[in-house]
Amino acid sequence: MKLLHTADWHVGRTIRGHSRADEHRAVLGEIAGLAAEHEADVVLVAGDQFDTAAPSAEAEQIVYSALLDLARTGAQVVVIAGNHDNPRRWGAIAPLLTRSDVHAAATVRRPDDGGVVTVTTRDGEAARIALVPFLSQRSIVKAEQLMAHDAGANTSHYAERCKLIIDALTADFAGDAVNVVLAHLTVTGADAVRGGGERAAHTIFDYFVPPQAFPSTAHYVALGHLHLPHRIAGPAPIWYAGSPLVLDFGEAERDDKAVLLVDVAPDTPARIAQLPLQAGRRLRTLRGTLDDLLDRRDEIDPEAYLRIVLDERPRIGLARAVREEFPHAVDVSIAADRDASRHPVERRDVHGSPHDLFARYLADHGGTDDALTALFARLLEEEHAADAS
Ligand SMILES: [Mn+2]
Repeated sequence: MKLLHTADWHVGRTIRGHSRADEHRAVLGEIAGLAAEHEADVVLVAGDQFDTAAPSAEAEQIVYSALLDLARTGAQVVVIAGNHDNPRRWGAIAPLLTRSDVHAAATVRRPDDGGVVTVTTRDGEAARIALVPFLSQRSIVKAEQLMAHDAGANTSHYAERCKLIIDALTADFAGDAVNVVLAHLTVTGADAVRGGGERAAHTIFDYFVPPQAFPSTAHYVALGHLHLPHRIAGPAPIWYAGSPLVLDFGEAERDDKAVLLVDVAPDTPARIAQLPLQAGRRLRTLRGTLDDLLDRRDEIDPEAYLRIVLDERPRIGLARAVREEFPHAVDVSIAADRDASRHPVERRDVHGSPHDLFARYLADHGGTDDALTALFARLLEEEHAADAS
């Protein structure tokens, strides 16, 4: 049996205000082409199909067409909600999608109530798939516990509860089928910097589960949430597929965008191949004076989105001149550390709550500021609310 694993499409994501809809159409078409070419029996889509909880009609059109195109290859398609998705919207569309061989799981359910789905392939083989859509820490760590425990205790409480859920969903994993866990969460061992891109600092504070939460009876664990394809060492083959498009400049210099093809049978361990994806623009960060960049123009991918950090004194018209020379420059700024020699940047450890880190940052840059601190707290709260919804 062949499984095709993809995740983190984030359809609707823009880059500094530029639409990426055409790139999403192209790369999702490429994935459907790979599913057809390799005759995938099951396509696993591991969450964050959408970038926001209230996607545009265009984003919905792209995602639902992509799921139908995947199903049209003859594959059974199984999809779960990620933290960026709106579970209620997935719950609403699920009955329609089921009629087209697309099985959508919006929330964690009991095994006998949709929490485990068994699909039969064209050749009559069975795949048993335990579904773990994103579980927010809010749904597990209650306000009372937040007050009573420190962050470490709450993290381990979250991990224990996730393990109990995974145990319940995988209790019937047996040798008569290919057993798969499809989940959207952070698994430790996951390299936060590799996976988190620009938002790595956020990942450090995420709740996570250890790889031991997954049973050795799983033939394959298909994960979504971190954006680069990589394996997590554990009792079973545990993989992140990564996002098909490069989403953030932080991960720009890594182009290993892929889907994973898993060849497996009930009595044969999984063999995993990474199939590279070509569609989608690259992202590049360039640094130097405008003259330096013009000298290097031939080395610069003409299709790539550029973040340009200028190492020269600000002057009127500079940003416009850069954009005229480099039409794909979506982010133009003056290097923040130009006078670094006067204010050497110290590397410090980044442990502590976001509030502590921000207070430390303010202290390093001229003292406290109550209005800024309050604004930071409010933005952080909004961000958490958005992540949780
Ligand atoms: Mn996610």
